[in-house]
Amino acid sequence: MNNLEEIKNSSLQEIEREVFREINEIKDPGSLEHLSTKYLGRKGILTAFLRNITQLPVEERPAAGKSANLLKVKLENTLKDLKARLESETGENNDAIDVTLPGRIFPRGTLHPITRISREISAIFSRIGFDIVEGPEVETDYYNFEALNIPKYHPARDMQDTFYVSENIVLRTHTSPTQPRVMEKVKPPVRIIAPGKVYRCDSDVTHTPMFHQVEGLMVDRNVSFGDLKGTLSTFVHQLFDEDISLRFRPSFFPFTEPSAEVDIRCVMCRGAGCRVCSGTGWLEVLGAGMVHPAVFENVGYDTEEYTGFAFGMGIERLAMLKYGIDDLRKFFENDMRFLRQF
Ligand code: 2U9
Repeated sequence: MNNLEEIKNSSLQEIEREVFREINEIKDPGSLEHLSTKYLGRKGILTAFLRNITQLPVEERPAAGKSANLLKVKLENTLKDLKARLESETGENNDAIDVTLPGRIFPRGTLHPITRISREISAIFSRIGFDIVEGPEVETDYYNFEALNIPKYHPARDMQDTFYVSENIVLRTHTSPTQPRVMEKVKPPVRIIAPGKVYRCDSDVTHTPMFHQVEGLMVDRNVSFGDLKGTLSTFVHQLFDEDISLRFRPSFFPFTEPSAEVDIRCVMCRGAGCRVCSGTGWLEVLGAGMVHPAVFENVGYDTEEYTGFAFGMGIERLAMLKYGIDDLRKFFENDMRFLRQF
């Protein structure tokens, strides 16, 4: 009775008798699976019988079809019950979830320390009302220099510092050109920071040709140097620590007047003097000042009505101080042992 050709030709009663005889001999889920395929699979005996009904005389087809389908349902139900019984007896259950198995651990990436601190800096300024804006890295000479009161022949334009793409196109040397672009479009009040990549033709142990900056700008009526001090204090206290003091020293930038360099108390030694602060107890971390009237004139802001402050900082330097990284080159090597720590 195992020959398929014979079975095809045999009657439904014979198939039924044979299948239930075989079922009685089944003792494990594996042979049950085998029997199920033998009778109900795509090339199974009962499947073939059902397909062959079209070969019968027309008047016999309805009765044969009905009986065959009844047998199919009966067989399916019997096999289902038997499967459940065998699985509970043998403790085998291929479909069940073993909730005691340990979960699969998916490898998790980490943020690059520059990304991480950039997001934190943006979050701090967002909370005090600044918008985050981004500008192009390939910039015109006008926005990178001219609009910011850096005239032709100014030392900052030196070929050694600036990557020139063509006579009037440069890789931006700072993120400040984003700000006159914004001021040309919107009227005060303006409160923005511009984070991003900047490029300078400079490469040694403490300089990389690409690094990151955040520069900020606030313009409104009655904006004072006091507002600048308050804003930068809030920022430093939130990024580092509530009790870090700040020190403003007079300086010069073409785009601000007056200008200042801003030091913070050394976050490593708290002022006692260490290798990081070269024994001074202070770290220079920011440049800042009141926006030069010439910059306002370039964007059409009324210098009688509005004043503003601006500031800038190098992100790598802040990240080194915050995370205790002692070598600038670590940011650019992409060594997984270093990056995994963030
Ligand atoms: C406008 C007007 C003025 C942005 C400023 C600095 C001072 C500054 C440096 C700090 C370290 C960049 O990474 S660094 O080398 N930046 O000292 N930046 S004031 O002044 C602006 C910006 C936009 C319209």
